[in-house]
Amino acid sequence: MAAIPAGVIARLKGARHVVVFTGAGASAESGIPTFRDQQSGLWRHFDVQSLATPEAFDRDPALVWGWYEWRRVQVLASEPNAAHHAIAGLAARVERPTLITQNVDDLHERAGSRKVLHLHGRLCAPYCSACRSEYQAAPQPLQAQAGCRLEPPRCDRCGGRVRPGVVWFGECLPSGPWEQSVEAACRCDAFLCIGTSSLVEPAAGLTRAAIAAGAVTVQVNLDSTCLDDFVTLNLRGPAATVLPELLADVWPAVE
Ligand code: BJW
Ligand code: ZN
Repeated sequence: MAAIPAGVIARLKGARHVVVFTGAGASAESGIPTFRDQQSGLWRHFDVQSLATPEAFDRDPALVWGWYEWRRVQVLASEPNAAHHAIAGLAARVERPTLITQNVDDLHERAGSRKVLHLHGRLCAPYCSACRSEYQAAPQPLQAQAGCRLEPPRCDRCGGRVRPGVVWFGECLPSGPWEQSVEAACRCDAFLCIGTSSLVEPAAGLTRAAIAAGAVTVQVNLDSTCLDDFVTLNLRGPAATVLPELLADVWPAVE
């Protein structure tokens, strides 16, 4: 990792409220594909309009449900990586940490993070598309493969179709997590933006809000993003290597 300027280290050390904001790049080294990476991104291989919109689910629920079951199976077979563990470890070392994720996996929770603000929902929390009640039934057998069609289950209460518990394009973000995230971004002293292209709104606006509020902002990414010129520091490299080093340098573990 490139040397971090002493002034940035000092500002991070002095921060009372630290926000960590993660995107697909944080889970990439756990084997979960990102969305927009040139080679392996999901949107390079699958059509977003046919899979990640409410209209797609109305048109072809079995195609959409099958695809999300395949994604859920991938997550179940994966493990948190060093970035997830380093973030979970931060909770004991900074005064007021907030963890916000765009990811629909549960790898932060499995690494030990307790309160995670999920802006784009969770694969493991399907709900009824008609009455919106949570779907409580036992998970289906793990049989999904890429491109397979699976009929979604029916709601126990109203018989409506159960849908994946994620936020599709054109849908509002869950109000509680969103409002808490805006509040945190606007009031934090330090904001770490990890493995996101920052192309999807309104989530990407959180980093801009933190910059506008005067927080020290650090971006960890393999590649350049539209925010490179605006953050305080860019750390180029894989999150599972760069983030543990950064956090250990700034907030060493207490023996
Ligand atoms: C690594 C790495 C490693 C790789 N280490 N780094 C304002 C302007 C323009 C458009 C809009 C706007 N407001 C709303 C919109 C529309 C739309 C939008 O943003 N469109 C843009 C794409 C143009 N937004 C919405 O529709 C949102 N809803 C909304 O705004 O409601 C109000 C409204 C409704 C109607 C009209 C107007 C307003 C909802 C957005 C929902 C996003 N959903 C998805 C799918 C979730 C379900 C699923 O998983 O299938 O969420 S899309 C997808 O993108 C997913 C992600 O959470 C999200 C962000 O992606 P992320 O995490 O940044 O991943 P990538 O792949 O883009 O980037 C990975 C990064 O990691 C890269 O930079 C790599 O370099 C890096 N990386 N490996 C470190 N090892
Ligand atoms: Zn229902």
